[in-house]
Amino acid sequence: MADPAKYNVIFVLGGPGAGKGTQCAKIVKEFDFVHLSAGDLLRAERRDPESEYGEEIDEHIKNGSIVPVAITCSLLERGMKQAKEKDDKDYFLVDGFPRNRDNLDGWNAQMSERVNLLTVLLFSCGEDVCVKRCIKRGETSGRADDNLESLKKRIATYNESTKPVIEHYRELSLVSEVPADRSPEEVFEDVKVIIKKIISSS
Ligand code: UP5
Ligand code: MG
Repeated sequence: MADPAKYNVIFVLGGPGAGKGTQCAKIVKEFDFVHLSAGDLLRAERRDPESEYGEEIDEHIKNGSIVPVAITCSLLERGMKQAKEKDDKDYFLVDGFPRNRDNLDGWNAQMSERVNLLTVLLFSCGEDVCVKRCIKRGETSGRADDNLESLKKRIATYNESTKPVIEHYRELSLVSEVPADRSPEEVFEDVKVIIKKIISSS
């Protein structure tokens, strides 16, 4: 049985443009999960003129490098706390986090006792497909990192820093991998099976 005092979390990982956000939106429509995209929270924080972290976040996003965990973790924790207090939500999709060892260690230190990690949902997708999707989105997204130069850095960071985090969770048998270079609907068919299984055993 799920511990009612804990946040139930699915980490959602995969390369830039693998479809993390797209699939999270579909999950939220069909299941009682709250979607917290670390990237979206950081972009919102960067836009906040009151934030002391705006410039630091901006630099990291353009360079495809990773924001220090204390910043990201506090935004995620705030999001979970608000959803729990306001709407009594217990199930969270934490999208695009943890991305490196620093993220993993910081999260474990700050959150692990209050979190029940259900699985790491991994969207695997070829680099060429990922790049094409992000470049196409860049025509309209206004995202500072949807350009070829930033994308090369984002992919290098994913390969060097995020893949070891995925391997860590694989060793713990916590990874649910879904091939993501198919249509969003086909990908979601597999996602549904995984989420249903997780909910029924949590
Ligand atoms: N699309 C999606 N699925 C498709 C499919 N199956 N077929 C065809 N097209 C598909 O999708 C990307 C695009 O592809 C969209 O146009 C979509 O319609 C289409 P999306 O669902 O947005 O993919 P996603 O995996 O979410 O891609 P995103 O670009 O958001 O991934 P990133 O991991 O690169 O970006 P994120 O926002 O998570 O992070 C950005 C930056 O923030 C990082 O580089 C880093 O600098 C910083 N960051 C941190 O420092 N710490 C964190 O914890 C998180 C972020
Ligand atoms: Mg995203």
